Amino acid sequence: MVDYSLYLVTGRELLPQGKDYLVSLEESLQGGVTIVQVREKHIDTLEFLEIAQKTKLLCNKYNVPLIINDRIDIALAVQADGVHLGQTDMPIHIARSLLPPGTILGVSCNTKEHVQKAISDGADYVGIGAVWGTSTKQLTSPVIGVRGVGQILKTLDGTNVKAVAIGGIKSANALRTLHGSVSTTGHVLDGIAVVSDIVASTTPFHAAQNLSSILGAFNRNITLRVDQRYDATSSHIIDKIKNGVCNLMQTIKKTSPLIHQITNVVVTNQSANATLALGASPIMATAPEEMYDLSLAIGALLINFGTVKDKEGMILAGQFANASQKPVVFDPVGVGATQFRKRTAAELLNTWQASVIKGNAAELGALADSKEVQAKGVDSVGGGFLDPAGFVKELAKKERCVIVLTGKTDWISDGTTVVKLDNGHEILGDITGSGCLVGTCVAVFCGGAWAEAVSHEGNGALNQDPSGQLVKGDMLLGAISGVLALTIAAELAVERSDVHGSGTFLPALIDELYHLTPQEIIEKAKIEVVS
Ligand code: 3NM
Ligand code: MG
Repeated sequence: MVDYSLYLVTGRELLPQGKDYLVSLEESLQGGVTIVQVREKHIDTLEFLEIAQKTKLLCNKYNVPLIINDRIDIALAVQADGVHLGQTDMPIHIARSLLPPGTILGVSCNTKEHVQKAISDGADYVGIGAVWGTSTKQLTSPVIGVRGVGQILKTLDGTNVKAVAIGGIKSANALRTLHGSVSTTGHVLDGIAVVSDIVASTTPFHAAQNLSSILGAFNRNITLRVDQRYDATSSHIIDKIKNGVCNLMQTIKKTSPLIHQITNVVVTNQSANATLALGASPIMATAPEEMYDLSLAIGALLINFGTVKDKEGMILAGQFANASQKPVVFDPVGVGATQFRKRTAAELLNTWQASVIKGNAAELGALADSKEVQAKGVDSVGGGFLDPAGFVKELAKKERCVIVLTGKTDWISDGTTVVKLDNGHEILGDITGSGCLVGTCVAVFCGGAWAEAVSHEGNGALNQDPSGQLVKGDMLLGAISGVLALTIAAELAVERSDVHGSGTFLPALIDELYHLTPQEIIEKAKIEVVS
């Protein structure tokens, strides 16, 4: 069995000044590289041969397979374990006939068709790229993105062909690469292939070790779930959820987590006030320059692109939030309305890992490329989905996060459990930004869930142990709580004698969020665990 997990591709031209090729290689092997490809594009055969021979000796020492890029003669000469071929190199079946039985053969693939061909030609593995932008190699086709890699991986279902992603992978995006590169069928990568993050490092040992620990922490088996707390068959499941919501309410009041919201101009003020009403602290910052500092201070990040501006800030904020394991709540407002929004949503989701994605039927339908529900403006038309429970569950698996589908009934899933919530009031549809308020409330409660998780870890644990999880805290509970808080507050607000219409409803809604008690949640919540 070949271990493709940390696949080093050499690149001598990227070595830091004064760093010897073999010294760097040995350090990276000690750091956890599991397979090495010698890639040389511009040298004479004799020099290539010498490098390959020396590399082979080191690989043998660490019991790591050696792959040669392109050159079958060199591979034969040094008795390499395999050969890696590009789309314009020797065809696989011919290479196979020239090489000893059992030689590993890999192919660079950029499309589904490439992968199909690699399978039928008998490749052992494919290198799919470029997943991110890279300056190590002149790319001849567009960057694929993690979601694109995920789609391509589906082609490998039912085969024994392994897959690594390549192109711009580094420790800052490795976890997102692994989590994001997943097909709807749950096919994940077998490894990541890296040049510059290791080779250009002055400490390749640490670079490889970092990547190796991220790989070790990657949970191949879907979503952010860690336990079976929400087992639908458990008799006390609803009580458990209600208790969880109440605890989160108290944690928020006690710790007042900072909720960073990059949101649209229509709702900024009311979202900030709703945040305060629940006992958290809002900050509505948008400048890219402050995103790193904020990521250290916040309990959660909300990204709402109702008026798509500040894209650069959205990208950086999400990346930094991922790096510090803070919840990222994404509200892709009106994503189906324009191609620009669709492209922007794809770009954002290619760059960071959302913890929760919240949208109405039109928005989530557009994100999922569903034909069932179409968008008109920012509101959905034509009702919802025939099978909303199945829809949210599948999308949660695909995006590897919690999905909140809002509507008359709200559906929430983490890819395993589906929860149905039936609170709310139709008057919410008569004020602007009620959906955005749901996003804000979800972010507040996810911030509470983060604070709760961290308080259980003790001081400093967060910094010492990057466990590799993309977020700390129970995001399913955070999402459920946020929806319940807003929809129950809405029910309480309309009952008030001083509410006469949508104008008086909005301040009453903020009041009810402000006064909301755990008791009211327990009495009013209409929760059903569907699966
Ligand atoms: N092949 P780095 S991208 C060798 O897309 C190679 O097939 C690619 O280098 C492909 O890790 C690439 O420094 C370079 O970005 C990857
Ligand atoms: Mg080649």
